[in-house]
Amino acid sequence: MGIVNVTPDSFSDGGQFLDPAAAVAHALEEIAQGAEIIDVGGESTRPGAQPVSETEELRRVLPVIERLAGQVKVPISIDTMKPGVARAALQAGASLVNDVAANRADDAMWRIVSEARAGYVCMHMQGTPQTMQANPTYADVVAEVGDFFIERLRRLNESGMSADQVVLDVGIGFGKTVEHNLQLLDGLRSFTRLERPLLVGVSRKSFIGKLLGPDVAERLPGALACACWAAQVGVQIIRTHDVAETVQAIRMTEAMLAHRQ
Ligand code: 9MG
Repeated sequence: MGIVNVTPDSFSDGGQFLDPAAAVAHALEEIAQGAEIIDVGGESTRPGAQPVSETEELRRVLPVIERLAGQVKVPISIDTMKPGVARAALQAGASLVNDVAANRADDAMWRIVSEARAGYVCMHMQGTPQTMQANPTYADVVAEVGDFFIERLRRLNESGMSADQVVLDVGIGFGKTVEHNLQLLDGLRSFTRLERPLLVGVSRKSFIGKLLGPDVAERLPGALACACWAAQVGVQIIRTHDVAETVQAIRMTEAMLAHRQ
């Protein structure tokens, strides 16, 4: 899954793809490099990011989705927390909703996705992007995220969504300390028991910097190590800014797995 952030303030590429033509060109480049899904977002979810209005988010993402939908075959994902943005994006040609706020109280988002028969990324986050890194607390992060998935799968089903529309994501960095992220990466295989595709996003994230020291532009090796680890334990989708490098690393991992005696 290649990332296209149509935002002025995303943590590693903010402002680069605000112009729809630049965003579309970037998506086409990612597809040429092997991306099999394009994730278009118009609101930053980095820790402490300020929310944007629905009008502004739509102004950023719709021209990009409309242009892409007319010319690419890969699924287009809309990265949004807002039901209204999801609905408009699905009408414009997106077929997947990447919802980092799946711990929501009401089911408006789920009914929209369900009615559109679209895909849905159900991501775990403790808190909101504004509060999530203040003091993340868990007794057992792997068990609690697992319980969250089971409870969400039940509620999604009650909202009319079938299990085969759902992708699960542990939400690395969303209300988690470095230790929580490492425990979740260690526990990834346990979530395969839920029999849904798993997605992991580690690209350029701060826990790599906190653990090993590199600045945001220098975190690709750490992210590739996590991506290969995730692929080896059964994760199907890696969300990344660095498509060519990630595709090569994953293909190499798959080749080695295929030759395992
Ligand atoms: C939008 N976004 C930023 N990081 C992400 C992650 O790890 N997973 C998903 N699904 N979306 C993310």
